[in-house]
Amino acid sequence: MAENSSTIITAQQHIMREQKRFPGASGEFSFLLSGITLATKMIQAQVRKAGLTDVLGEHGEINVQGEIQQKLDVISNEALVHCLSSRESIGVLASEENEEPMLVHKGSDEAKYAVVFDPLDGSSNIDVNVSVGTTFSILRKPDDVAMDNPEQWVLQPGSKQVAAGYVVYGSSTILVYSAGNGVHGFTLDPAVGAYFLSHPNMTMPDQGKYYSVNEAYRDGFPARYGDYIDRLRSGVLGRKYASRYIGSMVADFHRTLLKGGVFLYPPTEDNKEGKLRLLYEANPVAFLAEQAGGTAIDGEKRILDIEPTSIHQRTPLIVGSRVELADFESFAQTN
Ligand code: P6P
Repeated sequence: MAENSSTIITAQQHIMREQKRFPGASGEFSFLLSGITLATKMIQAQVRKAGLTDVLGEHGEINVQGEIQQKLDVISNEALVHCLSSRESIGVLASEENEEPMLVHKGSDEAKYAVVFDPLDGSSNIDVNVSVGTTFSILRKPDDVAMDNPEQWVLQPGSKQVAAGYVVYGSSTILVYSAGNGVHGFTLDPAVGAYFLSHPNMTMPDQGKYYSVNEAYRDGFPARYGDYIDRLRSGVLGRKYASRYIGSMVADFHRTLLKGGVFLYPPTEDNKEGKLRLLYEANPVAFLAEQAGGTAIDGEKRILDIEPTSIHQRTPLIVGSRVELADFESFAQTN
């Protein structure tokens, strides 16, 4: 059946509508986001043919996280830096792949936004063809911060994000973002090279049926996390849960956003502060979760209230539906 042309909305059209909510935004916000959509189309083109060209395997260098950089990590980072550096409204970029934030505004007084991103989250899954993703968080430069102090542009609590989102490179490529007015999903039509609105006004179900955690590390969790998982499995919330764990946060969160439930990465023996990074993993998904009616905490408090002290700091993350998170907060935080 021919689609009604009025229902075909591209990401650019949607973003243009959204940006009318930003006082004084003269198209700069939509131009900024077009840098992200362009870069992620370049990334997905590489991800889709990873097995065919010499991008598999390790880049050989070690990144700031002490991880061996995969070639696609490097390519993805370069795509985002290249596409975003040309946006006059952007002053600072901060990436999981770069130890320090980058000044990119070349002195332009138009620059007012910082973009923080993980170019390819879940990269350890690249060579086995499992979904990976890109995460991004957009902040405005605080008025009292100097133009040449890049770190202070980005060391802000997640509640200050003006927009955030991710792209999941799965069976299809889907961009999910929010600019504070609901969560919206767009599916890439690779034949056209455009993202089309496919998931308007996404809301997280009040309760799901999946919990998502790497149970191999359970012995290293604080005891209340294991007890909480046992509660979910016991049926005390009115249903027996199944387990789903992909090992790519973007993919695990995307399922949680669509189906409900809870995704958690608790403190472990090896990562006593949690493994996930606050600025470009936990904050974007926490922003989206709350916009979609869900909750995101670090085990004690709201993720979006955490005052960051360093670019790559890590945090525990428990994110998901209202029912499961309310139970965690009432049960696990009192034990
Ligand atoms: P583990 C991927 O490396 C990542 O940063 C997240 O995308 C993912 O949720 C997590 O690490 C998986 O970690 O320890 O379960 O392999």
